[in-house]
Amino acid sequence: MWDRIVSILRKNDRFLITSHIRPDGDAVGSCLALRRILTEMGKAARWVTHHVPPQEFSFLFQPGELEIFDKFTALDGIDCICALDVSDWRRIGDLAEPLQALTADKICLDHHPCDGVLVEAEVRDEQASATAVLVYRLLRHLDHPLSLPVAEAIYTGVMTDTMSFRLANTNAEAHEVASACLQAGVSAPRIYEQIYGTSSMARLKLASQVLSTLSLAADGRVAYVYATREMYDTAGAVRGDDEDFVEYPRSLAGVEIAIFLRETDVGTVRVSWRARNDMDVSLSARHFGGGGHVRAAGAELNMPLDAALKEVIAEAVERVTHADRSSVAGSGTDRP
Ligand SMILES: [Mn+2]
Repeated sequence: MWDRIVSILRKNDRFLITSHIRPDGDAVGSCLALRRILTEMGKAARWVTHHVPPQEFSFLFQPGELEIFDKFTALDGIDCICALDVSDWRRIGDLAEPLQALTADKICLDHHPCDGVLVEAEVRDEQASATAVLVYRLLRHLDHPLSLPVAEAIYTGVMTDTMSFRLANTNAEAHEVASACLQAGVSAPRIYEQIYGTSSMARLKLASQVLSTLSLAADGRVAYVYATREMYDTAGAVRGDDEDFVEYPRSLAGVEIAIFLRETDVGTVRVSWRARNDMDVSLSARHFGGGGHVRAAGAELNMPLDAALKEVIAEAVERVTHADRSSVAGSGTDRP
């Protein structure tokens, strides 16, 4: 498959690179890295997304490197579409439909579980810590040198998807790729400081309110926190200020499923799940119409916050309780 992807990249000249809605560090890092690689190869490459990336990633790129999709975005003349870090066309947002309609080559690099295939030429590897790792593999297959601007983007993707090399998806390859990036000149403390080392007052004020909602279920095996619209308003916080708040309940000893629910709008709730031990929260997320990884997943629910709390917690309690029964039956492997 790599040979096929390499030949598609070599033969085409005008690329459009995109990723999932609400781009995270891996979406930003892998798209930016691929855009820079293709540009270095003398190709015309555009990086187009549905949403503006969170502020903490803006140090990574020049404004001209990114286009935010709207009805004026011209998509003619594109001969290859690269979808990165997405397992489902719907996750691309408003861009999905016009892109699917284009007669262009389509490639995909991703590390999420997916039913079937997104496009014909795709590398989907759930063992990869980040899509940025797959972009690094692609660079090797292209026999292209690793420049500092590409390395900074790749390092950001790997660092954020492993939460600074501490989540269960951190493997030897993640460190190898990081090592190659450092050899290319990346400053690990600088990237860390830009992304994690700076908290706004609004974020900390929001955190103090969200932490006061910390609750347990299923004898402490499920822990959750939530944020109401009012909390954001009181704290002066915006979307993105709540990044990784799910780590608060997850850090509690004995917790197997941690959940963070936030009211993004009246009647809309975004849910993040994190899992420990043999829990698979991608199943929970899919149950509610979302998706993700075994240990980290998300979904958006169209219902009031109190109803979402009830349903999501009930599902989690059922899941940890059900796992009890299956471990008695002898299963219970710790999936990477
Ligand atoms: Mn990712």
